[in-house]
Amino acid sequence: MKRAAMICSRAVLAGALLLNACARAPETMHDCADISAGCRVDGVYVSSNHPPQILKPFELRMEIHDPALITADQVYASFGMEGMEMGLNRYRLIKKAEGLWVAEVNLPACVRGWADWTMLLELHDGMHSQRFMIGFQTKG
Ligand SMILES: [Cu+2]
Repeated sequence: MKRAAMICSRAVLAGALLLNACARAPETMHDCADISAGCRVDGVYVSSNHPPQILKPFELRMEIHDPALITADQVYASFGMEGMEMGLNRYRLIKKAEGLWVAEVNLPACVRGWADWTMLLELHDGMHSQRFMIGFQTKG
């Protein structure tokens, strides 16, 4: 995480175009077939306490497995859909233990009845941040 930030600051010096590329580096989409069973995404492990359904709160858990990420001091999860504006759904996760962050999430109904969600997970550590994009589905 820190090394990536250093590369970014060098890119900032190299020019505004690179700065833009650096700030908006696209995240790889990681598909999570069953988030209630848990999914490992790079250095973190995400799970829900039951299969997510719209309008039914579930607990989102994130465990940090990568020691380089353990110093995260703020964690957020945002939920949306590809190609559809779903409103702002950004949750701040609460640190429950070293490397364990949770939030209670309540997803809104989708006007088209779609079930494919994207979760953007952001780990912040001072000036550095790491983002993960995770695809999952709601049931029912
Ligand atoms: Cu939708």
